[in-house]
Amino acid sequence: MHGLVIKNTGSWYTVRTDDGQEIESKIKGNFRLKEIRSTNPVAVGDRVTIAVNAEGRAFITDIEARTNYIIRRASNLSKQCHIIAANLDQAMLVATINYPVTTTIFMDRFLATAEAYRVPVKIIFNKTDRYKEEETRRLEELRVLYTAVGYPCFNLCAKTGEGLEDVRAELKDRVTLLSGHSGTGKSTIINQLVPRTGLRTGDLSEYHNKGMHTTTFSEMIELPEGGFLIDTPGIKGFGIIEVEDTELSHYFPELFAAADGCRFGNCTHRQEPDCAVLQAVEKGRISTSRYKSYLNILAEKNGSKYREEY
Ligand SMILES: Nc1nc2c(ncn2[C@@H]2O[C@H](COP(=O)(O)OP(=O)(O)OP(=O)(O)O)[C@@H](O)[C@H]2O)c(=O)[nH]1
Ligand SMILES: [Mg+2]
Ligand SMILES: [Zn+2]
Repeated sequence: MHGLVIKNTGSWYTVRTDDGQEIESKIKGNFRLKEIRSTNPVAVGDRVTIAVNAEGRAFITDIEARTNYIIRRASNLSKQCHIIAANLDQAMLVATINYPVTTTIFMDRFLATAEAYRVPVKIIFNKTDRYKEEETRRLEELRVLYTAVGYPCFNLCAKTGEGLEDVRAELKDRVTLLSGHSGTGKSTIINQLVPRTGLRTGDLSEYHNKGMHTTTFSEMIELPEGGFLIDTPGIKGFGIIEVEDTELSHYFPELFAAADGCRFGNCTHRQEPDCAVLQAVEKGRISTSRYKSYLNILAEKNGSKYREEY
C-alpha cells in the first residue's frame, strides 16, 4: 500500500493511504539519508510504502525519493539532524515583532536554510492586534526589507482573522510548512483556516514572553479548498547550514546578486578589498541587519564565541 505520512509522534508514523485509511505504522529497514544522521528517517510529507505483517502491524518499508526536505541541525556540535518535513511546495515563517520576539537573526537563519534546501518562503507577521505604535513601525520596516529581498510578506491577526484571506489564497493546492518560534501562533492560524481541526494552542509565559512549546509533533492538515498545511513544534534556533564560507552568500539572495561585482571570486565579504557586498552595505542598498546575520553565521561556523545571541 502507498500513502502519505501525515503525523510523526517520534515512535509512530500515521500514514494516510491512497484509499483514505489512516494507519499507524513503524519503520522497518534502514532509510538513513546519505551523510546525514537524522533523528527521524521518515518525515511528515514523505510518500511511503507500507506492509502489514501477520500480526496486523503496519510497517513502512520504502520511501519515495523526496522532491525536497527541510532539515534542522540539532546543535552545531553534533551532526544529528531532524527532518522537519519533506516534499514541500513552500514554507511560511510565522514571525512576531513581540509576544514573543522574533529576531532578524533568527529569521535570516531560517531563510538561508530554506534557500539551501530550495524551499520558497513567505513571511507571516502575526499578532498585529497586539502591537503598539513603535512595534507597528518595526513591522512595516521589516515588511519593506523582506519584500525587497524577495520574500512575500503578510500581516495577520490570527485572533480576529484579519488578513487571513490573503494568506489562504497562497495555500490552495500546495503543501505548506508553518514554522517559527513557539507561541507565534502557528496552530492558531491553522485552526482559523480549518476550523474543525481543533489543534491545541497555548498561552505565552508572561514572565519569559515566550511560547510554552504546546505543539510537540509535526502534523499535516488537509485544507478543504485543496492543499496541506504542516503544523510543527516551535523552534528555538537553527543550527548553521554546512557550507563553505565562500558559499554562504548564495543563500542570501541580495548578497549573492551584489557579489558579482567583488574583485575576488572567492570573496567572503568580510574585509576583502573591492568587495561589492561591503560597498552595498555602506551605501544602504543591503540592509545592515541582513549583513549582520550573514556575519553571525560565518562567525559561528568558524567557532567564534563572540557572536550575538538571538
Ligand atoms: N493577540 C493575539 N494572540 C494570538 C494571535 N495568534 C495567536 N495568538 C495567541 O498566541 C498564543 C500561542 O499560539 P499558538 O497557536 O499555540 O502558537 P504556536 O506557534 O502554535 O506555538 P507552539 O505550538 O508552542 O510552537 C495563544 O494564546 C494564541 O491564542 C493573534 O493574532 N493575536
Ligand atoms: Mg502549535
Ligand atoms: Zn565581496
